Order: sequence, then structure tokens, then C-alpha cells
Amino acid sequence: MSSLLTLTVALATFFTSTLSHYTFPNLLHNGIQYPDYTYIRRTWNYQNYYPLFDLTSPILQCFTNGTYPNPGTLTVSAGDTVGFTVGGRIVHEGPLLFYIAKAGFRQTAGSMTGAGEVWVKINETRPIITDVPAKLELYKWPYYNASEVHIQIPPCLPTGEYLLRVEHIALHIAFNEGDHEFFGACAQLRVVNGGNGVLAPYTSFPGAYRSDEPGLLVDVHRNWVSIFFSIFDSSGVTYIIWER
Ligand SMILES: [Cu+2]
Repeated sequence: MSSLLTLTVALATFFTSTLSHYTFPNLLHNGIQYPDYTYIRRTWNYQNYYPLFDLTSPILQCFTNGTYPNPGTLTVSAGDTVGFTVGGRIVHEGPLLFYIAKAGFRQTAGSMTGAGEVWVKINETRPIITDVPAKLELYKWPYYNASEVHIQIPPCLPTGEYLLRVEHIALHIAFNEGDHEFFGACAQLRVVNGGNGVLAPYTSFPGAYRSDEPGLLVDVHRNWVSIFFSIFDSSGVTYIIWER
């Protein structure tokens, strides 16, 4: 009886840890769902689904611990839509963001680390506001409870090799500094049929975020308006690719 109870408690702990958090294990492209961590670098939390809290950690670059099997690089066309499955579901409120980093001279998507000022935000999904001032129920995070997420590779993106970084920031308990939760992954892509866009502005991981900035230190159940204007508009990494 007591061993059954112990097992029950252990299982409950396990499911609380995994079911309440999430990963991005599978790439989706042209109707194909690739196997776990194929074209996606296996993340540091692939077994335990843990959130990342430390904004000074290089893990933030691609959510790996630096050790992962070679995932390969997938060829896609600029303008294609690619997706990531969600291991679990996105069960916390917060924005979904995509960043891209181009491989430099003598680099490939497989060889680049993601360190340095190489990242450009290409998309962010904001909450939909139906009333101001609002309560939680009046804001809708489009990816809340999602089992997959999608992004169009910008049609103007130049041909080349890239890391595509997906990031979800959970803000449900971010009223205590440092209690934001970061989840994400990087896909390795070879983009063909590209355009003449110019990437800007650049940011780095770590470096893009501060734990005390208004968008990351906020009570999402109260200060909705300040969230809206901070994390999205004043973080200094707001957009993107300029068409010319
Ligand atoms: Cu959580």
C-alpha cells in the first residue's frame, strides 16, 4: 500500500513536470513531420521539459547544452512555411517569437553556435486584446494550448544557411523577478530561392533580455497594458527584415 502510494506520488510528480511544460521536437515542412530532433538541435530539456530561467546562460542561444546529435540541415525555399510540433502543449500564457541567424563566412547552419550579435527577430505573436482595461479573460494568446507553431520564412530572406530559433516565454508567474520561463529550439535550414532583404537589427543570446525589464517582470493577471507596450515595443529587438 505504501509502495503504491509512493509510485502514485512519483508518477504525479513526473506528469506535473512534463505535462505542465513543453519542448519543440519535430520540424514540419511541406506536409512532412520529421522525427524528433531531425533538423532541430536536441534541446537541453528534451527529457524533462524544464523551463530555462537564467537569462545570462548561453543555453538561451538554441536551448541546447552544447551536446546533441548532428540533426542535419533541411533545404527550404524563402517564402515557405515551416513549423515545430510542441512536445506537450503551450500551457502557459506568453508571447511566441521567432529569430533567425545567418551563417557567417566559412560557417554553416551546422557549425555556427548562435553566439554573438547574430540574431534578428522575424516574428512575434502578441496577445489579442478585446477590451482595455482588461482582465485575463479578455486577452487571448493565439498560441495558448497549441500543439504546433508555424512561421513563414520571409520571402525576401537572402539565400544561405540559417538557424531558425523558436521561443515561447511563459509569463504566468512573472510577477516575481526571474520567474519568467523560456522554452525554445533551433532548426538548421538551408534557404534557397532567396530575396534581397537586409537583416536588422541584431541582438544576442544572452543579452536580448533583462530579468527586470517591464515585459519580463510583470503580473500578467493585472498589468496587461504595460505588458503590451513593454515586451513588444521597448525591448530594443523589435523587427526585422527590410525589403529593398
Ligand atoms: Cu511553468
